[in-house]
Amino acid sequence: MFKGFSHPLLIASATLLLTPTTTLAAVITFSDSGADPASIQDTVDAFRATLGNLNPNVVGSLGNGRREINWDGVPDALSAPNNLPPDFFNINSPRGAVFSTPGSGVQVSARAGIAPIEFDNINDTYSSIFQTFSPQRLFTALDSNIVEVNFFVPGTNTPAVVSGFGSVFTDVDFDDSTKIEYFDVGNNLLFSSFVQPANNGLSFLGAFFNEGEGIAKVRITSGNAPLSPNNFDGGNLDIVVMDDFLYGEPIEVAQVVPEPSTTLGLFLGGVLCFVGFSRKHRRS
Ligand SMILES: [Ca+2]
Ligand SMILES: [Ca+2]
Ligand SMILES: [Ca+2]
Repeated sequence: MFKGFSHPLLIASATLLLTPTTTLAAVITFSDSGADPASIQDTVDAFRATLGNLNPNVVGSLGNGRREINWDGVPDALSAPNNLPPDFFNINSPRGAVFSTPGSGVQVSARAGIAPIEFDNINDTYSSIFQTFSPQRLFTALDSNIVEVNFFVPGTNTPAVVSGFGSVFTDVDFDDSTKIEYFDVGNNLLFSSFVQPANNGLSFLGAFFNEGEGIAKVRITSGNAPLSPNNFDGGNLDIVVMDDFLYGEPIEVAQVVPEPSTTLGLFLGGVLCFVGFSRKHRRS
């Protein structure tokens, strides 16, 4: 079902965001949840089509299209019960995504027959509440429910921005436990949205910006408590982990929008604001 997808023009009109700098972004959100992969597949595919074609895992920016991480090809030695190097998806497999967390690290779940699946290595009830969108691996922060993703030109230390980012989640129980926050290069919050719940199911949230300087970082809050031998899903506790990440091709910051002076910024902000509302009027 396409129930979670909002019409682009409605969202673009409703969520024009003006920050104190020059950023004016129209954001298109893609949100869905359901009992199984099929129930969110259409919304994930609509987000993919908006980002563009899937690029190979190569060094350098290809300028457009998208990258994806489904975790499933991570080597067993770098999966549970072992931690994932936070720069694995910029160094080992160059896709321009580097992770950080206030917790103790990040981990990708194990394959069946190698080690306990779906983070049963941490708490053996977890495989009964989680499922995969792409089998078999899932992703989590450790000792925290927060993970941040910073974007780089793939395979380099050059900071980059992306046009959109989305993630699949499993076992979101509350409508205010799980969210994605989007930040620009100045670390200003561009947009934030909660993820739709689906007990024991799958959820998807993606946001695409069709104007503005791009997303330099996302902060993902998964549930309201970290994975732990003592944290059982239920009651007031919502344990949530992630599956597929999908995002626009990382593009070097300097090549997107040159940093304007404050005066020029204010001027451009006014012009962009006028353009935005003119378009809105023409559409109505
Ligand atoms: Ca997966
Ligand atoms: Ca649950
Ligand atoms: Ca949960």
